[in-house]
Amino acid sequence: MGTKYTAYIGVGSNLGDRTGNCIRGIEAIDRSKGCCVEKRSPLYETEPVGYEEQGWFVNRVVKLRTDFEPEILLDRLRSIERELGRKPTAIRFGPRVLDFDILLFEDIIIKTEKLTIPHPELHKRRFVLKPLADIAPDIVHPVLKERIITLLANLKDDGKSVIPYSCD
Ligand code: PH2
Ligand code: MG
Ligand code: MG
Repeated sequence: MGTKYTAYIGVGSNLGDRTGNCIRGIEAIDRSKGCCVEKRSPLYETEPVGYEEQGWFVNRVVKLRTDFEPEILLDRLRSIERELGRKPTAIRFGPRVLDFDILLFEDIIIKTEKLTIPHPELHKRRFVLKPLADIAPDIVHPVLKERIITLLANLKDDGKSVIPYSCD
C-alpha cells in the first residue's frame, strides 16, 4: 500500500500481447510494496508517434499512490519492464513489449540526467493526454499551469489516431 504521493504513469505496448502486457505490468506495480494503483484509464489503440515504421500501440494511463521517491519509483518501473520481457533496443521511440513513463509526480518539477518530470512530451501527445484527461481532467500541469483538459482541447492535431480499444 502506498500512501504518501500521487503519480500518473503512462503505459504502452506494441509488441506481442499488447493489452496483456499493459495489464500484467500494471498488476506488478500494484503488487509492489509501497505502490497502489488507484485508477486506470480506458485503453486506446494508438498510431505510433516519433518512429513510424512500427505497429500501433495500446496505451493507457494509471494513477498511483506510492511511498517511493521519484528515482526509486523509476527504478521499480524499469525492473517491471524487464521482468515482462522488454529488451534494450537501439531504436529511439522504437517497438517495445512494455513502456512506463512517469508523467506527473505530485506538483514536482525535476530535471536530471535520469529523469524529467513532468514528462517532456506529455503536452504534445494525444495518446497520453486523452487517457490522462479521462481520469484527471482538472489537475494542473506544474510547468505550463494549464489543466489537462485544456491542454487536450488546445492540442494541435498531430494527425495521429487515438481510438478507444474495447478489449479490456
Ligand atoms: N511510445 C513511444 C514512441 N511512440 N507512440 C504511441 N502511439 N504510443 C506510445 O506509447 C509511444 C509512441 C516511446 O515510448
Ligand atoms: Mg514512452
Ligand atoms: Mg519510457
